[in-house]
Amino acid sequence: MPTNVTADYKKAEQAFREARSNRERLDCLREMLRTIPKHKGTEHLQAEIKTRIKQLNEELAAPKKGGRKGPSYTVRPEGAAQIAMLGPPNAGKSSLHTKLTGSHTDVGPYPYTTKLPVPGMIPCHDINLQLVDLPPVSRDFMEPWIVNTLQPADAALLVVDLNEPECVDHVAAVRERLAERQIVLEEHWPWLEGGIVASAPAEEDEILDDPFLIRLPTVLVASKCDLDPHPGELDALEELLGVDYPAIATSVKTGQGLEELIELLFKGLGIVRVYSKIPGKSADTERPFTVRRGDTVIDVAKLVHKDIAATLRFARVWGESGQFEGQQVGPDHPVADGDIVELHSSAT
Ligand SMILES: Nc1nc2c(ncn2[C@@H]2O[C@H](COP(=O)(O)OP(=O)(O)OP(=O)(O)O)[C@@H](O)[C@H]2O)c(=O)[nH]1
Ligand SMILES: [Mg+2]
Repeated sequence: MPTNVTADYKKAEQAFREARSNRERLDCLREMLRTIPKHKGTEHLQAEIKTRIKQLNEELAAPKKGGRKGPSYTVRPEGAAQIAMLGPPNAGKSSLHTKLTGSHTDVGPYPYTTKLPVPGMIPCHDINLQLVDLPPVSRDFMEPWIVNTLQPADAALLVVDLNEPECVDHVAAVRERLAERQIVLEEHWPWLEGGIVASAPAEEDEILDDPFLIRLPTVLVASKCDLDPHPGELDALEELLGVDYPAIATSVKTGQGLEELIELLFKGLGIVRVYSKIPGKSADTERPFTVRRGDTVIDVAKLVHKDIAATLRFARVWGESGQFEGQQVGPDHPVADGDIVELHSSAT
């Protein structure tokens, strides 16, 4: 890991983590390569940055012959959060995707049906969560571009078919293949209470410096439970793997577990819906802005308009976060789910 990195490098690395598009990511990687101290200790990281630049360059390259654009391996985030589907071949990922989002992603009774990322939206209360179907991961094969695709994801579903005799090994393989590429399927969901979460690993300080490390809070989804009469098998799988994910058994045939899964994601992601209100008018109760638990009035203002955020003076809040309806609060006031917020800035 790099020690004594420069402030410029740190800045570029931070920008890379926050980048929303491949173009931005590529610019940040170039800046990281330019500013990284060039010595033995950073050789590995330099090589990794170069590989990522090459991959992104290829993806962003000019349209292929005949004017057709190459396939897109990245999905621009939309909705309140982006959730990636991971799992062994034939586990039922695409079936679940179709059921939850109404997409028509390919479903097949054979492995390796899905070849490209497929986005879709899950309606959840009055917002949407973006679900991205992905090709399978196995001991033998993982699409190399998946690492880039996962960059903007907020969480993952680890889909497993418990009817498959080798499922323990298959899930272990998914976790290992991803971990080799610095993608950690995390048991810890900061916003889930009730003892189903494990604490963050102790070695966090050592690995935090890795700009390519992606930690995805993960739900273990046991698919096709209509075929499996033994709910205890899910616990057995977790025990064998030595993991403790929030886990749900689902079936696209009976609909079991689907509502529960959506609710778990909504809670686990700490999604907070805020309804904006213009002074003197009633609140827009149709289209909430979404932030995360702990976010404040200024975070909401940034979503409304950057000029309003830049000149924000105070806000009035109605809802759980205030002590009384219409309370005047400062930009640092944390908002709560369902709040109505009236922003007052010198721009309004
Ligand atoms: N009985 C039952 N069968 C299911 C269920 N979900 C998926 N299947 C079947 O399982 C097979 C594989 O489903 P897919 O959704 O294509 O699986 P996948 O994980 O996307 O597969 P890859 O794209 O190859 O990784 C298909 O034959 C589905 O009909 C379910 O809930 N119940
Ligand atoms: Mg599929």
